[in-house]
Amino acid sequence: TADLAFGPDFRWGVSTSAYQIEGAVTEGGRGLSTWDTFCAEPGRILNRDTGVVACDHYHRYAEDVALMRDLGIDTYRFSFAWPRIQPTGKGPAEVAGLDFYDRLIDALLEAGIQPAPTLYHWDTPQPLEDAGGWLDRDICDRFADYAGILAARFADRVPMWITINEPMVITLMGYSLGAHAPGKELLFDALPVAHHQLLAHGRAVQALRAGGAANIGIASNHAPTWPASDSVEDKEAAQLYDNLINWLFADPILLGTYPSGFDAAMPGPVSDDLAVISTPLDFFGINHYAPVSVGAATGQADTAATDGILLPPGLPFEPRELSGYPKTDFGWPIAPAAFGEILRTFKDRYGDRLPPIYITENGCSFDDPVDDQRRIDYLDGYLRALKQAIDDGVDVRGYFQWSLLDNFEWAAGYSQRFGLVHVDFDTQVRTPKASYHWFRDVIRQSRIHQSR
Ligand code: GCO
Repeated sequence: TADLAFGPDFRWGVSTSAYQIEGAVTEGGRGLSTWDTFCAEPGRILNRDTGVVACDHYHRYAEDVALMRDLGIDTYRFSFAWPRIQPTGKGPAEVAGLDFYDRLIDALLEAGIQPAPTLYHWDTPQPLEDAGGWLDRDICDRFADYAGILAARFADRVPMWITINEPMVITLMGYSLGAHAPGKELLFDALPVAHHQLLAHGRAVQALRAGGAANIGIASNHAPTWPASDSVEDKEAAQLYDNLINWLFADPILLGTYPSGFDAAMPGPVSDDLAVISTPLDFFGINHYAPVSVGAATGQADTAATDGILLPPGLPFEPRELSGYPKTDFGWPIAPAAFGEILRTFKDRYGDRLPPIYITENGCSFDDPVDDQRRIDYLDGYLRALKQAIDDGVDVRGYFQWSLLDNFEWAAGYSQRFGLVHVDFDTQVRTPKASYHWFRDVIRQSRIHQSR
């Protein structure tokens, strides 16, 4: 692993999110979130799994921090549950909610680990959803208030902040296709959801700074979109899809513009909003898992390419199976070269406008209880691709692996295991996998050896 040396200043971490690990959904004054509601609806989640208990991290955080300390990471990316902080999504903070994150943050600092919280990882307070959720512009004010509460309480101890996790996935999976909470199937009418999240992001950056917080970014997921063939139809379909999943979210933040044609679909005073959306960031967080192959619609989309989601008819594009690549147990293609490609694309597309990058998520689902050589192979390939991109001049400052623990994988419930640490969901026993020990060695070696 010595050739995976990234230098002494490179940051190493793991990522998690509140609903996926915390459990304790009725404790500490927590309000209902859209994910509580969604999980309670029959047919939404595989095996009717829910996050009611998850990894019970709310009670076991000290044990989990000890696992992180032994792993040797310097940064932990987690998320605040908005309904723990503001049970109805507005008004004064719930003291017990703030206290929980106080305990977590203090435990991390004591273990020498820098907390890097995300303000929002999909668990919208249900009353806000009932009032329109991300379709309603009012949520931007609510989110700015929430950011102000967090800054006031934690800016003294939190050295890195992330506003929103994967606004693309909320838009697409939550409001366009309905595979995630809140389960709406609005297709292209979901575009205002993208705009309101982007605006809420910009407002939150400003509110955090006003409250004394510094080092602020977003965690946005990005994947190269590869045309299914060289035909004009497939290339056009892929380009539209690429705009929708990548540049619709990154361009407004980094350039202050939407890809051409999208302004008209957005609500509000769009150009004023873009000025807020493009508030300069201290870093840009990229979540990356796999490339996507897209062609023109044929009515025969491969559901393996869409995590089992049946796309409605009438869309102008269609994800296709990417043949010729090994797959994770989730069916996602393993293609480290695509990781380097998306990073170089960011550098080329944004040039001087691009702040330093952090990899805020990368990882894989393999159901190998402890001897998970396949995860080691995946991470080894992706870290080599990352190293190459850095050597090619992309300014990447850290890598946060998804995830510390096997956890609640949204619509797939507990069927997909992304952890470096195995969790027995009957007993809550945690067992570090081979990849945990391997990752620990990578981190150690990386700090000792100078990067080229
Ligand atoms: C996402 C989320 C994570 C997922 C992970 C694996 O990227 O969808 O940020 O919550 O669990 O990506 O799918």
